[in-house]
Amino acid sequence: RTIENDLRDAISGRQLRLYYQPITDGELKTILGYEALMRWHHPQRGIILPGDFIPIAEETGLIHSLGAYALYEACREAKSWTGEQTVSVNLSPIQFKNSGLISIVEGALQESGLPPSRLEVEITESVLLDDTLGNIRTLQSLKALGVLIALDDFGTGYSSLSYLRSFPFDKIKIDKSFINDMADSREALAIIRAITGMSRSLDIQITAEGVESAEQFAKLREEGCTLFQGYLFGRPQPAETRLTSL
Ligand code: G
Ligand code: G
Ligand code: MN
Ligand code: NA
Repeated sequence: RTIENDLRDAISGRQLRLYYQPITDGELKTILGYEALMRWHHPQRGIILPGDFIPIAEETGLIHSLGAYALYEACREAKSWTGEQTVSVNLSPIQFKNSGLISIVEGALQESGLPPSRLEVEITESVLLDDTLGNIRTLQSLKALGVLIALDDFGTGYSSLSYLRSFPFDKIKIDKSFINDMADSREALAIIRAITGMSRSLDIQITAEGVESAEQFAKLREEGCTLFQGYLFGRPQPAETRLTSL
């Protein structure tokens, strides 16, 4: 058996589960939302992380059904939460470029009854490199539905701060590598400063990802990050056992 065949079965056999990692504000008052992170509960191999199956899903085209599943499932689960938290779903560049994306997002919202303002999609800057007009249309269609849009892993691609002027992002997520390096690397800190400086004039929220220590948290608040995610606050967990208060 190949892992591709196993993945086909996983989708139909409900072996794919979403884990939820909390996102909080700088005052640690509330959990504002969760990022949905997929895990594969493989019957023989145990839990497989997305880095080991998303690339295969992308190569084989299975990403379309896997991605639709993530959107429907995240909306369905978030609708059952008592709070007003948002749920953030990662979109593969292949999904983002697919002409069916908007109707899938619409379908997930309709079937779940989740208010569009509680769904956020995360895209990486790599999707913005080509086909600029098409990308703007897709982003505008998502905006028109009322969902939030986050630019994920910011700083790792061919980023240019100029993207931020031409696309309607609600949030930028600073890649965790910068948070990790910030204490020892002037360059990492300089990039964090450039991003937060820019965001102040553009009214975009900045999420710091991969926050693991109280020192990092304090420094990132000082630098103007407004949202925080990382093991310091909570790890990705199944919906039933996710962190619900701080
Ligand atoms: O927890 P972590 O190992 O979950 O996630 C690794 C990477 O896999 C992240 O970059 C994340 O964007 C990606 N990922 C996690 N869940 C999904 C998903 O449902 N769809 C897509 N396309 N990517 C995901
Ligand atoms: O989509 P994205 O690449 O942003 O996914 C976030 C990734 O970061 C996931 O793999 C998630 O499990 C991981 N992650 C979340 N918080 C932390 C953290 O505090 N430290 C580290 N090393 N990884 C984290
Ligand atoms: Mn993400
Ligand atoms: Na990220």
